[in-house]
Amino acid sequence: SVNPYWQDMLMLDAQLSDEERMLRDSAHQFCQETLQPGILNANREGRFDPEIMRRFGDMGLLGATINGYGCAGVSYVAYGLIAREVERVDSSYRSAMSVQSSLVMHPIYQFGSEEQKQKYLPELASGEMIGCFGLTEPNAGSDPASMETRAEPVAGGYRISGSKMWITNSPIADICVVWAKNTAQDNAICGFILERGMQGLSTPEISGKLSLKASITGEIVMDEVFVPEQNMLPGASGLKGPFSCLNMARYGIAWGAMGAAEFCWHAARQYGLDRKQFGKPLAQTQLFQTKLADMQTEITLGLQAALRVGQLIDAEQFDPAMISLIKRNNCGKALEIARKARDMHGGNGISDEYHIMRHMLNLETVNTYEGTYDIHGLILGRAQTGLQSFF
Ligand code: TGC
Ligand code: FAD
Repeated sequence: SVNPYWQDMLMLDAQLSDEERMLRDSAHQFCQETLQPGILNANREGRFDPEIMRRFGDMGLLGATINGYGCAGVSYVAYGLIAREVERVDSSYRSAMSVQSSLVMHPIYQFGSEEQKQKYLPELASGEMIGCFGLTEPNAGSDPASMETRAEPVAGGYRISGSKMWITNSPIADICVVWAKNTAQDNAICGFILERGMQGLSTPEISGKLSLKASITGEIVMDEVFVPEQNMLPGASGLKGPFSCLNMARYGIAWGAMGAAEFCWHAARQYGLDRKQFGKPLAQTQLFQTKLADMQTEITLGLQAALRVGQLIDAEQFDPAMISLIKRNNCGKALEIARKARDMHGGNGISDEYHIMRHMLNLETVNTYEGTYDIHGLILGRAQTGLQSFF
């Protein structure tokens, strides 16, 4: 007989509050009923429907950890549980949600003026307004300190020039949170809110992606864009501004990647139970079973680690290195699990109707963005030796 704990061997469910369980269940239902049915075609066609942001907004899933301004004010554990449910469908949708929540709403909430919070947060929370986050540049990816975008002071504000690359949602964004070196502050990195329609601002789409196809990605090109003083984030100066947003997004990704991995694990298990070769189910072979055991083990441990870090964030006791540990481990393990599940599906594994290869291709991006697997390894190396090896 099947062990009743096979899906949740360390009883994660029992470690959640009633409210967290309820939120998890309603996010699961929403994702399965609203997002799952359309993902196959959205991925085939390389299409992101902005209406999805409004649906997220209706469900209270945008900026969910923020108190006030139309946001739900839930725990970081709950935010992680939501990311897991969204990414169980597709990493593209979790990406859209985490950029809006952690990389656009969080910096406005954390570093913005009261006027900025009032002006932007309620519409971002409802999904009527879409935001994006511009840190990466063509010549500055893992090393954002080398960014070339400059903000020069002029009467009434700043003139910003430069370009940002690989920006989730930029082609459909109403606002862009852009990080630039402020020449008025000794080139300290500062955050600015750019609005669509500002002269000199364009956001061309990047085509030809083989991963995260149901997400829209683009550039942010700024040719002497005038940005009024009141659109600068007053509370952020230095790289710790964008990095503190990344902490929250990376934390959500650590949960989300496990959601995608769980989809692949459950599908591989079911496929092995249903498909017979050599006169017995594939799931009755030793090789198949140890692969399933590896998946179960890594997912159980990865979720437990994400829960622990979420509890430490909620208790305001976390250190960013903890987030590097779970982002690196969970994304790397999820990618291995998806590759293995693809193999276990045989030829069917390459068909998009089985959804596995889509997850596998998505997880290549998830392992790379928000700090690559190796960069998080170097952050952890520095954290335990005190020696930095980046340059
Ligand atoms: P470093 O000297 O380490 O730090 C500079 C200043 O920043 C502070 N800091 C942090 N603060 C808060 N949280 C963190 N995680 C922090 N990490 C560093 C640090 O204390 C220092 O402050 P201060 O006051 O002393 O000046 O800077 P470095 O240039 O040596 O950094 C190296 C490295 C590799 C750690 C860093 O640059 C890095 O993390 N690179 C990865 C870049 C990255 O993650 N980019 C992500 C772009 S956004 C994205 O991918 C969105 S995808 C969205 C989606 O679709 O889901
Ligand atoms: P590079 O930094 O050039 O790295 C290339 C390789 O070199 C990697 O394997 C890396 O690990 C390795 N490497 C780099 N430095 C070292 C070192 N010192 N030692 C050893 N190895 C090293 N960015 C945003 O700002 N906003 C977004 O919304 C956003 N969305 C994205 C969406 C997608 C689909 C993708 C693909 C990317 C997105 N990014 C976004 C960019 C992402 O964060 C970067 O791609 C990532 O940080 C890596 O930078 P890079 O691509 O320039 O690679």
